[in-house]
Amino acid sequence: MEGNANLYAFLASGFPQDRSAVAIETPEQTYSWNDIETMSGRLASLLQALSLPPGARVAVQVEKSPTALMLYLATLRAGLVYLPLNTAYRSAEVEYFLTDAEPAMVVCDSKNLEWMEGIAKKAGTPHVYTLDQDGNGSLAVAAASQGDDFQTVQSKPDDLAAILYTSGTTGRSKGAMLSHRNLSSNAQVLKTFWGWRSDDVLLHMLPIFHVHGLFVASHGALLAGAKMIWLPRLNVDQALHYLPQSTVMMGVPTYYVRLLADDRFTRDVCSNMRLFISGSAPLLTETFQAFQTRTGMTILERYGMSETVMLTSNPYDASLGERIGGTVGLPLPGVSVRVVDEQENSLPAGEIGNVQVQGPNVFSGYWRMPEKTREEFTADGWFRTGDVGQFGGANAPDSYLTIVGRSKDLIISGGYNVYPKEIELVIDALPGVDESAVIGVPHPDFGEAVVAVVVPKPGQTLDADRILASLKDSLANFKVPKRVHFADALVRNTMGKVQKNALREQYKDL
Ligand code: MLC
Ligand code: AMP
Repeated sequence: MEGNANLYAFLASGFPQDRSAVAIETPEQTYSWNDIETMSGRLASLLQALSLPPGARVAVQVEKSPTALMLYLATLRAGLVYLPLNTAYRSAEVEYFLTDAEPAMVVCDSKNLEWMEGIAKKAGTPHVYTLDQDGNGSLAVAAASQGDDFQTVQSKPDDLAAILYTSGTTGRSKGAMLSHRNLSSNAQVLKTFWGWRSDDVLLHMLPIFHVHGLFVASHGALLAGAKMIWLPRLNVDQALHYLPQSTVMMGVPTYYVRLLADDRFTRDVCSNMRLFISGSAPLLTETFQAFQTRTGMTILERYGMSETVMLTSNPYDASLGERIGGTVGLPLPGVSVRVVDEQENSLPAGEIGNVQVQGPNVFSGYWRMPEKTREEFTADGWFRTGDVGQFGGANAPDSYLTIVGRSKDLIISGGYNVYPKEIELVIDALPGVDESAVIGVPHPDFGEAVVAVVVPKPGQTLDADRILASLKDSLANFKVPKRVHFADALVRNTMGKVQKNALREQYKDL
């Protein structure tokens, strides 16, 4: 019989022989490897008992908890497709995802059950369960009567494992379809490239509804058979408490900015650490250098996306080179990266162009968007990342990639992506608004902050606080502008396009 390409089976091949060892530690409790198998087994039995069709989506919007991770693993084990949703999404946003993905099952926090049930009904989703941060809810009740000895289903490499929604330039989110092969191949490559060891201890503080926390961090520890210290979110006090017992930490740049802002974060606190990894947004060279000065350690910056998982990484193994601040390092083994001009001719090192990628990690396309999928791939199969870069920038060797900007109109705030169009559409629909432009401006904590420039209709006076209050009702909090400014008109170029560069320049100090 052919081997099983199921991602869970692959991850479990790295679990330690001693299944009684601690796999997950939270401030309240520990979970063994055996617990991972039985808890995910019980939930997988429940999913199987529901007789969901192959390829059915399981949409999950819950707070981070060990049980939430088990639900992810159970979905893989049952051969279904995991669809995580940011807990910050409001009902209007969730409605779009459920209507588009038509999941067979939704799991939500019990405080959201009422509106979630209404949306699920509209989307034709038959099963709605609750899972609270403490592990309680109707999911636990339903799973309690199930057996915990579950035979992980056979999956083929190209079977879908997960759909991750990423916002789009048009304001409409797209579901990136990731297969078991995409995720397993990337986990395998990172295991070697970052030197994962079974005696590692990962300090896991990232959310688990995105690539960074769910795949890069969790898969790394699971496949290595390494323990995770599992915290619900970034909390500097808790980080300072747990770092002395940890060996690996991953974070978006804001995590490093916040650690450095605390004088208690010292070389001593890091003495057990072997690796700090940053990604999801550009790490400022100042942060990279301040970290080196404070701790004597060098952050490893890597680059990836929802559609591709990880693409490039600064070296861990010093024989491959140094970690160079301002660069995102070398293409990972098996990943091809090229920088091209507008005609899609490859550019030599030193020249800036569009970054395109290929590899077993690259997704197969956007959920039910064949047109959009075709647009994002070249005829010869390269994925257009929308990032602008060069090989050999920042005084690095020619083999290192540097990201210098984005061709997509994207703001990354604290590691979360915000597409201006989505916010502009909501602002433009408010009474008294003629038009608006949303831009990202430098922010010391979030890297970039969302700012809106709003043009009132002639004769109308608008109130910034009221605009913000309306936006908070329909948009996740990280998308809500930190400031609203009013203008009489938006500066346009000869093509009639709003000149966002001019606006960014005008409002950069705010
Ligand atoms: C929270 N807020 C944010 C925000 N996060 N605003 C802008 N940007 C963000 N990222 C809001 C809060 O709701 C609150 O608003 C106010 O800002 C202050 O909140 P806070 O208490 O300071 O925020 P906190 O809860 O501490 O969260 C900040 C954070 C978090 C940086 C810890 O955003 C975070 O964990 N980010 C990680 C994102 C991530 O995992 N990205 C990976 C994507 S994968 P109010 O109005 O309530 O006061 C990917 C691919 C790859 O990109 O390469 O990895
Ligand atoms: P997402 O769609 O949330 O997966 O975000 C992916 C985007 O984050 C990429 O296309 C990049 O623009 C950005 N990104 C991720 N890692 C880095 C990094 N190390 N440096 C700069 N940008 C990054």
